[in-house]
Amino acid sequence: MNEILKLFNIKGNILSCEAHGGGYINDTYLVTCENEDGSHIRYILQRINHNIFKDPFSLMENFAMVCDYLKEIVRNNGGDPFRETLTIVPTKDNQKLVCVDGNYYRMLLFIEGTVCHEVSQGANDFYKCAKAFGNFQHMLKDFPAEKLTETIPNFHNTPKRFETFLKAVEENKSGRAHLVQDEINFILERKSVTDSLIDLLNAGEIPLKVTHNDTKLSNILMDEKTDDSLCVIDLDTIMPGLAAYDFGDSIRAGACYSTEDEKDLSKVYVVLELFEAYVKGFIEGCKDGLIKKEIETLPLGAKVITLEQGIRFLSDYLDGDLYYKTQYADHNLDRTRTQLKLVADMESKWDEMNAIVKKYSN
Ligand code: GN1
Ligand code: MG
Repeated sequence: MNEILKLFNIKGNILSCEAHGGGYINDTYLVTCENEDGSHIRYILQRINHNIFKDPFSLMENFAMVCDYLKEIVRNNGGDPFRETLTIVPTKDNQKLVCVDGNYYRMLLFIEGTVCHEVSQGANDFYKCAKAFGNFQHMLKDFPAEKLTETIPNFHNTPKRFETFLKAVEENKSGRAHLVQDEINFILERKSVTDSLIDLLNAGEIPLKVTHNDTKLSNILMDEKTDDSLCVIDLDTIMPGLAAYDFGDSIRAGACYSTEDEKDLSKVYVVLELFEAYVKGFIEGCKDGLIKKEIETLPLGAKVITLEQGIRFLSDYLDGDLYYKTQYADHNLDRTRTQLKLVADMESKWDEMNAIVKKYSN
């Protein structure tokens, strides 16, 4: 690993390089270096999963453009661009990534004094995350979307995800389809849900925006001292998308007190207090940037993206765990079940969820 690290323009002597974080796709390492005066400086090294991100160079172009754009806004607002946005550490020959033995690596500055959470820490904390993700969308409102490469085409194209799922069921590469008939049927019964948001987009009722597309709780760094949301991370899937996607993905991941792979499904349900906190924070963070119809469709965003995530986990389970990193044989199945449980719970709380959104829609 040291050979790779040395290709980057990092300061000091390398002390350690350890696995870091809980991402399912890329490999992430925390690198600690020591300066001559004994002080430490830390970096994040990531191996980009090029089976999934097929064009790492375009991905890094997107990444750099968005970082530069955000830095300018943060600077103009009197903030600290090196704490409130990510910073790419270039290679010694000034590239944004290196390719070694067919693998692609990038380096980022580690932002000191921050923490991130896998599971919700309560309504106030979740409200702060919502404001940060809403504000993130607001900051990118005039970003020239046409300059962005779609790093994963059809990423939140839920009808396409549904088609891929049907194919996975039919091919049954893992031979496990007979074990998950209930889950398969649950999804098949909800085909119309998978079409709902795209239909509204195609009808011109909701606009396409530049969105983050992976707005889970753990993709926000919080200030260790104040617990305020500081920096939105994981910029790999910034692409044109819907406000409802970003809203929905956060609800899926954070409007509950359970992990994504909780086995005890009685612990997996939507906490309306958390949902409300997020609705309030997200709408405030977007600063009048959402039209009435977008706000109205926020609960739908939650349901569609949660169902989509269940579809994606189950498709991967049927394929034999090729996409997501897994720690044990049924990991993707446990993940599927939490998502489908959340969808069912949203259905039973549908009127309440819509009433909450209505309360904040003026
Ligand atoms: C993946 O790698 P990570 O943890 O940032 C996935 C997201 C899913 C998420 C589920 C490129 O994100 O779409 O929502 O897992 N990213 C990709 O936790 O597929
Ligand atoms: Mg991600």
